[in-house]
Amino acid sequence: MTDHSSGIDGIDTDCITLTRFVLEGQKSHPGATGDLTMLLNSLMCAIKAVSAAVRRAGIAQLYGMAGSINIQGETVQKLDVLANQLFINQMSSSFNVGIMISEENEQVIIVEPKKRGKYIVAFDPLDGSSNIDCLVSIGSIFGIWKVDDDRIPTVKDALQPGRQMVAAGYALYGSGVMVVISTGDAPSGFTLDPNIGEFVLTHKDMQIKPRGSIYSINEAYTKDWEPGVLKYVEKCKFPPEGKSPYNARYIGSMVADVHRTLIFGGIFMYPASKKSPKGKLRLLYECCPMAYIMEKAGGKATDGKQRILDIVPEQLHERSACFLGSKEDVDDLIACLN
Ligand code: P6P
Repeated sequence: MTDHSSGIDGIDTDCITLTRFVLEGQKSHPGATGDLTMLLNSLMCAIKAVSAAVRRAGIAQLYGMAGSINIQGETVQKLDVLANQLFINQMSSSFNVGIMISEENEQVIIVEPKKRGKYIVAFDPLDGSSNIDCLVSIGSIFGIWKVDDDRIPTVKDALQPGRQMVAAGYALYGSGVMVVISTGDAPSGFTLDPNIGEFVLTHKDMQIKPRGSIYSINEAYTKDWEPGVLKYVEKCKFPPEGKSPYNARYIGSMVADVHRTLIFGGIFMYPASKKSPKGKLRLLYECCPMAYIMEKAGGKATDGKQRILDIVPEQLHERSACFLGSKEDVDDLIACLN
């Protein structure tokens, strides 16, 4: 019987860290080499460093304009520039990544030959960073694919559909710091314990409710919505006799809106519009990782016409309409679109 007795300050003597969780998962996958475990370890290091920078932003004026000088006389990097550098450096030095796609870089980042590995990582190092100035939760989003042979990875290897991902997840920098990740099974949530500097398992095998009672969309664009979206939102607001309307919640930070949807159920929507004919959210490093998490949690994710994970990307930074969340809520929306 494992002794979980807590020592000083309630420290669990046998806590399940993210590293241990992935390692135990690796041991149960025959043929697993431990490379993904190493990659995820480096990724967690980047995320911890980003969370520290986000926490300090106000004091160190990290959220100032790039190039400004802070009180220590240092050149201030904007938080998302700093976060991007942390992700790139940590992924490169994991010796398991061949190429990276970052929201901050127009071109694919190809790792130098002596450090190159078989994985491809697409990430938004700091999504929603415009919210940092008003202390609204922001996040990092990542999706991981791989190539099975030793050839030099090319841009084409970056353009794989989301269904071929081997892992995906996000970090939420909110009242606490949490990483939600799936390596093929149901996602699990790990909360950063500042006492030990480790992500500790707090939400095992997360599943989203089949139906929620929250819809999440930026209603400022109502006049640009396609008729099916308008019809669905009206149904949320004016339900049949005897039923309650859905609650409206929209934070404007994708990680925060999607995490709330995963925890409470409901639907998150960022439709295409006249202003953004293919939607605003990016396919590879926003829509695909969130769709992967939602589907592994028993939810659904579509662009209105097909599964987001089935979309074959044609460009690194292409956008997609995004509707994801509880299966029955997404099905109701699809019925309205059709
Ligand atoms: P809008 C943040 O800028 C972001 O990329 C996502 O995190 C968020 O879901 C979306 O844009 C918000 O966009 O048009 O509603 O402000």
